[in-house]
Amino acid sequence: MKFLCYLTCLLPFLVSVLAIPAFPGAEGFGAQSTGGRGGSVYVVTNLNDSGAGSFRDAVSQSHRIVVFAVGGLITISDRIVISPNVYIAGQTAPGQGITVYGNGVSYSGADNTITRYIRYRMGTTGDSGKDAITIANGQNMVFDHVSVSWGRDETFSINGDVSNVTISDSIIAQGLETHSCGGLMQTTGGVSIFRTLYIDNQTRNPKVKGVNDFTNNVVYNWGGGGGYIAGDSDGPSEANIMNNIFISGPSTSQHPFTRGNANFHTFVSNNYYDPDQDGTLNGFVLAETTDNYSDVDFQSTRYPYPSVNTLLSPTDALNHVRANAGASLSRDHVDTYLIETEMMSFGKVGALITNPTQAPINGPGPISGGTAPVDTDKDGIPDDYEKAHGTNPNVADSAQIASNGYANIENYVNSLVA
Ligand SMILES: *[C@@H]1O[C@H](CO)[C@@H](O)[C@H](O)[C@H]1NC(C)=O
Ligand SMILES: *[C@@H]1O[C@H](CO)[C@@H](O)[C@H](O)[C@H]1NC(C)=O
Ligand SMILES: *[C@@H]1O[C@H](CO)[C@@H](O)[C@H](O)[C@H]1NC(C)=O
Ligand SMILES: CC(=O)N[C@H]1CO[C@H](CO)[C@@H](O)[C@@H]1O
Repeated sequence: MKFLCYLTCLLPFLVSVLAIPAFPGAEGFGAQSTGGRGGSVYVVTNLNDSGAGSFRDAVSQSHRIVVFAVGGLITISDRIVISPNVYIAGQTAPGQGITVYGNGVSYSGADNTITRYIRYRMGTTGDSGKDAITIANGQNMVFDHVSVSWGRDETFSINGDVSNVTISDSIIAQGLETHSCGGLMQTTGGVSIFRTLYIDNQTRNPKVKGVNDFTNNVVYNWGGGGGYIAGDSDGPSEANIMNNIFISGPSTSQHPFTRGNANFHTFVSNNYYDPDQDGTLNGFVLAETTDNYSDVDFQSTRYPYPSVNTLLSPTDALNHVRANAGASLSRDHVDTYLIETEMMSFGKVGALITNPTQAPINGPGPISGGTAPVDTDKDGIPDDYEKAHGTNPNVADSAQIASNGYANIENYVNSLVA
């Protein structure tokens, strides 16, 4: 009896201290991020640039799980700075979800953040010389199902003292001319990029230096600046590059891999390349030669970095990206255009843009707002879910930690996209 009690009484405690992933299924270097767990819940209730109930206000303090009772376009003037220990659960927004438009977002120092199902679209009104998403320092971050586009400098850029970051099931698109960059991924602290689409960037799709795992991604219509740029300078790199798919588009005039050197140590496997821009998927797996990968230092075994749960073939990765990448719970017209019209043209469609408010993109909106479900206690979990799952719809109990180690609200938000 006594022994039994030890087990049952200790179980909730053990579960909460044992590492649980950021969300069920989280993978890669950033998978242990805890987000806002243990903190409070903030419900975003309007689309204002600032002030009570706004997204900017929500992420201005640490230890918050941020949910949305509104959907639509949040047009920002100044950049938004994300605080540490925050879970941004964009999947809770009704309608077509949330697009943050007009400037970029800084995650520098945003340790322990989880960001899911949100669109960050910078655009020509953003600060000159800045990225759509920038991380200059910090550790433990997951970006999952994030659509990021229209950076004026880089689009999604990690450069500096940054460790343990995952970018999964995301879209990194249309870096604006004249720089037009996917982004730097430069850190020795570990970045995993899984099942993500890089599309319509002149160069840096991405540019990698340091510790990186690049698996099951799609790169479409990179430009003359290059696709995957391997190092390109001093400083050692140790990278896995596995089961990706590279499809040339109208702007592509280069091999998918360029600028490698002897410092770029890499394990490559099963990367598929379709160079002919003929409208059908009829490429081949790149042989492990410096012709194909540039002058890198090939490794015979994979670096033991945290891996994907399921390794897809390159063509399955394409199908997966088509169905899932970006803020895909309800895709906006931009992501739909990029994927269905451009990527699926297999080489025929793709373009350079300097101004995303012009055709064929025509700007970031409209984003339909939808209606949030009834939430009597305003704790972020709708009444129906609370009744079905044994929490109290009349008491704000969403921040409490449940027996599986997640906060009640995390169990709700994660169930929306299970
Ligand atoms: C949001 O912005 C609108 C329009 O400027 C304003 O009327 C409203 O008071 C703002 N809401 C809050 C909570 O500040
Ligand atoms: C990154 O994660 C690994 C594995 O969880 C851990 O050993 C390492 O200390 C982390 N690095 C930093 C800087 O947090
Ligand atoms: C790359 O690898 C393939 C074999 O998979 C080969 O046909 C091709 O000629 C290689 N070199 C270049 C420059 O494409
Ligand atoms: C959207 C955009 O700016 N795309 C750029 C990236 O790719 C092409 C290829 O060179 C560039 O010309 C585009 O400007």
